[in-house]
Amino acid sequence: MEPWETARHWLSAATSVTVLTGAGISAESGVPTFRGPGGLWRNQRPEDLATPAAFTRDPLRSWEWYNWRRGIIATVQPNAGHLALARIEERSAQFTLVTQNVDGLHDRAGSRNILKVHGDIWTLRCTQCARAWQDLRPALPELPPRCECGAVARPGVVWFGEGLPEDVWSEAVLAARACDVFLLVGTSAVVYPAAGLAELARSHGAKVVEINIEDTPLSAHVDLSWRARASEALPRLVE
Ligand code: BJW
Ligand code: ZN
Repeated sequence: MEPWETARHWLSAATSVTVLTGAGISAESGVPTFRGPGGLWRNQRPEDLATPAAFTRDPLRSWEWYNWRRGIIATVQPNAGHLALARIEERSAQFTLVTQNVDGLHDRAGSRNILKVHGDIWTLRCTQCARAWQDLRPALPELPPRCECGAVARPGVVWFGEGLPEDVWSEAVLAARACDVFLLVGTSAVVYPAAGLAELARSHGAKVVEINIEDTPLSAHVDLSWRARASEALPRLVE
């Protein structure tokens, strides 16, 4: 059987579907991935940008990076992969989309039950008080942005060494445990705890299907590792 036949067969028999997406699903919309050729971090170490310490050391530099990314994301569109996931959700009795992406493209594609485990680039949070708010302007005019209370604001994303939002993460764990099929799409599967959801799902009996253009550390530990672009593979599941 071809990979899409196998995956379709499992999906058609599933009551509960959980998906974990990473930067690879947005790559074809024109959003740079983190790792690999053309990746955001090709010339920089992740620890230099995506940590609380980096932000504290130089909030302006950190914000320039996020502002640049907001500008890119604002001009791109969801692709056929994002749209196919919204279609799979419509057809599934239970469906949870866990995303590591902060770009908001799943929302724009019409997905409903989305768990953003690494936060959202369009949310700002105060570094001093408890305020958090949305700011959808593609690029912020003044950097670093400030809260009403006067303190510097930070992006509402999760950096290395920070815990994931607890309620969101608990729901993701439940969805991984409960599903019959788990799709692992466009993620290098090196960042934990998110990558661990695939192993959790499998240990609870789900069929795990990986869709990626390259091998990952999890490729050898899934039921089906499908070498394909997300924008081509996912639409085949709803044809
Ligand atoms: C395509 C495609 C196409 C391309 N179609 N595919 C040692 C062991 C285990 C864990 C740890 C450890 N030491 C530390 C940790 C924990 C740490 C971690 O995982 N580190 C490892 C890297 C070593 N994790 C954390 O710190 C997390 N928190 C935590 O654990 O809390 C508890 C704790 C508390 C206190 C101390 C320690 C722990 C938090 C992780 C936060 C991650 N944040 C980032 C930045 C978000 C903000 C921002 O956007 O700037 O999240 S890092 C970055 O990586 C981002 C992503 O969501 C995440 C995952 O990346 P992703 O999405 O997989 O992208 P890529 O670029 O890596 O891969 C793209 C893939 O797509 C590739 O495979 C391509 O082949 C593929 N692709 N085109 C299909 N068209
Ligand atoms: Zn404040």
